[in-house]
Amino acid sequence: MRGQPQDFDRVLSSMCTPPHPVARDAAERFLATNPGDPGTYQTAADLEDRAVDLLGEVVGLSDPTGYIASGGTEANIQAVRMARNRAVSSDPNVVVPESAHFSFQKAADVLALELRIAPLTDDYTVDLGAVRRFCDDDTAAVVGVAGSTEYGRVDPIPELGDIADENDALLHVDAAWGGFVLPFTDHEWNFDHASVDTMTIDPHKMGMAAIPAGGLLAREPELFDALAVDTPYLESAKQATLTGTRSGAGVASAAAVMEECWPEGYRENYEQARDNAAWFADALRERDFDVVEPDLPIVSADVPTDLFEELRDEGWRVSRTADDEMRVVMMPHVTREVLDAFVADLDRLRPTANMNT
Ligand code: 0PR
Repeated sequence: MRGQPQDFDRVLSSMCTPPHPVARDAAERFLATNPGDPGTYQTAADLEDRAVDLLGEVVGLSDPTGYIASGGTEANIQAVRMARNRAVSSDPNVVVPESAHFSFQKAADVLALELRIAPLTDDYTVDLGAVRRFCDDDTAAVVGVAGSTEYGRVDPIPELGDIADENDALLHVDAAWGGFVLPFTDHEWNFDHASVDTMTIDPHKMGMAAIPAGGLLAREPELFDALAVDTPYLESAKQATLTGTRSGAGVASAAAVMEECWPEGYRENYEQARDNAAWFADALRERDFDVVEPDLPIVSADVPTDLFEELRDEGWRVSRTADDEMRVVMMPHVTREVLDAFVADLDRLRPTANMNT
């Protein structure tokens, strides 16, 4: 086979990062295992229990129920499916913020649900008044994002929980990316802070596990019962996951890296990312770009299209928001050295007329 994976030294837009060494090692050892068949692959299934327990610690949920999914998309689809299966309405809807990841559109499509998209306020979090107006007797779930894909913002989760409760709907929190940084902030986002029913939190993003390792957790095991189908020819009688055969590599790597890094390793990652986000936002501001003030460590700024394209031509993997800003995600591999090199290229490429530093 020819072909090498890309290096990470110019990857600024991804929510993935090189797996931690213990995650890589565990993934290799468990490549040929399938936690979807716990009767045969008992150790992989035990590691999944361990991973779910550790995820519970991260999100303030003692005695968690959940599993390691293929990613945030599957976890979000499954959470919406739980809500639909428990809804009494024949025409259920789900209320999501405009900042919700596009996986919710897939969920609505697959599950034939109406998606009601609530606008954001000026600080890029969901407008609670709109959520309240959009909810009705047919609302099966309210979704809050804790660490939005474009701006790293955190919706007011406790208030969304109250609205969901008032409407007898579930509250699902999408912390796919934010889940491994939020424990080190003052945000109220987890099962302990609010009446959260289900949560997506992905070890293969900030958790430094190998892909595929998404996470879905529920406060009540009954929510998973609503997904379970009979599996007559397997040793286990029921299966609540969306996929059948699953990656033992993802599961083992998630368990291994969380054992190694929770909480101190993740705290160090967060602190590096926070400091780098602040430094990078300042560097861009000094060069007269409009910067969206970072909350969680994602920096977006209005870098003109031609300059953006030139940076991409230099090999920088940067991406754009829906509003056309350039977006940089401060993953663990995005070190100060990487950002220094990026800013040096930015200075070399940007029109001299703009220079004021
Ligand atoms: N929820 C949130 C808040 C997300 O940001 C994402 C992915 C998902 C759910 C879906 O997760 P999976 O992709 O694991 O199914 N957000 C990134 C995005 O769409 C995904 C990504 C990751 C994109 C790495 C590029 C990349 O290199 O931007």
